[in-house]
Amino acid sequence: MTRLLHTGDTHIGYRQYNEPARRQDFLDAFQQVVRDAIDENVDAVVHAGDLFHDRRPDLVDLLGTIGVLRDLDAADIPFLAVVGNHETKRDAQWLDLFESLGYAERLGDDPRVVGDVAVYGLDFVPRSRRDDLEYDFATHDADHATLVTHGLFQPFDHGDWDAREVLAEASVDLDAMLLGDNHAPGQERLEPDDDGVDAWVTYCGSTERASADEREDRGYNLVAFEDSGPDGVHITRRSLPTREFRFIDVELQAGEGVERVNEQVTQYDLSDAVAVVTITGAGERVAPAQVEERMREQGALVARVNDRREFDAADGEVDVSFADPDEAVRERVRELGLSEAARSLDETVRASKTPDSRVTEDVEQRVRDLVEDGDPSAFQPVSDVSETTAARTGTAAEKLADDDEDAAADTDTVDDATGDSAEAADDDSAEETTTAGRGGDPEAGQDGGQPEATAEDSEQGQSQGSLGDFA
Ligand SMILES: [Mn+2]
Repeated sequence: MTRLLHTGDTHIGYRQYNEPARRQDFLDAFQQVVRDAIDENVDAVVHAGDLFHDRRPDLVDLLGTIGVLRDLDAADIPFLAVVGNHETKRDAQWLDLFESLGYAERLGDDPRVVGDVAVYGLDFVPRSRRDDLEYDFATHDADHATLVTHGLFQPFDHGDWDAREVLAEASVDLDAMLLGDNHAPGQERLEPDDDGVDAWVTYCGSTERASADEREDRGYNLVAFEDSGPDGVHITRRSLPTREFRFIDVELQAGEGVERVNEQVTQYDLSDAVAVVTITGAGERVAPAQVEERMREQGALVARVNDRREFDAADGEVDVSFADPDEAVRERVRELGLSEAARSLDETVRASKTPDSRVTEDVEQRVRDLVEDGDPSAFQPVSDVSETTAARTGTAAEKLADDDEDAAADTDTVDDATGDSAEAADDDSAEETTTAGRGGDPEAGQDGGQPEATAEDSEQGQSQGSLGDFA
């Protein structure tokens, strides 16, 4: 029998809620997984991608990761991994560095045989490249074969890539696909169809909550390969002790307000917890700060208030008819003669309902959409500005347009570099309120959010580089 510990979506380096303690939590979870692997004396740890939250982990994250991998290595347990969408770099990967140090092995088309199992790997593949894949795996003579890969696969929720198709096209018979990317754990047996596919597909889930939507326990899979074929594969889920998240859902009745919410909050010991209050129902408008204060009094490490109710825009609006600073800014922005693209970004950063916690993510998404659309006119400064204004600001606006046209010409590389499968699954659209200022890490969606920045590939334009100021 061969036993693999299947983990992934570790997201080391994610400073969630802009809280340093959270950053440490993600590394601690990885440490715990490795400790369990050593205690269980598994035959290998397979990692299904997103070891890092972004492609530029800090030195402290790298050192921490190497320390953990060194422990595993000392126990003589191999660490076999693929590259996820969050951490993909253009050329060499972090994983290659760990491999060169002897602490990891990067999986690929050639089998890495562990006991009775031939293990193959496929790094995250951007959508645009999937049709060209050959799935040409070198043969093996082990009892079992498994593929480790990263992406959102059907038959699981949010799947944009069919696991059955991969299994059918693969040049070797696979008994299991060990997956990463979807942070929700799951397992399914794909029964034989006329394509002959018969295999397990399973997500191990993330090891720390990369988003408040990840309410269930975090964990990993232990996969035992016994008798040959998928019937001999046994997947067991183990949970991990992680940072406590307290979800306090309050449904307000008409006439109720902040007092009712705080009364609920007071009933919880929130010591060192990430506390998330979600308000639904009717009742009065609640100022998040008033609730967050109470949450901190109860000991919360992080206090978040989501108000899922909708209020009439006119309700409570203050009409200021003179010296309105917002209007002054709006007027000045109009004078700048910014392109449609620039105004759309300005809207996201400054004016829109986008919560602070999502600004970085949304701006990145908008830039990506604009570049994908490849419509240069979106980057043209508007024509209906006065001559003087245009003359004064034309240079900056044109510069933006030029830079982004360069980026548009390079769409494929942008796709490579940022290739992200998270959009489809990013259902964390609820409005969140936080006292943290702009510049915080974006709250992650299902997949822990978008890769942090595209600015690394600096030749893609200074406009992206300057957006990094918001990151
Ligand atoms: Mn992930």
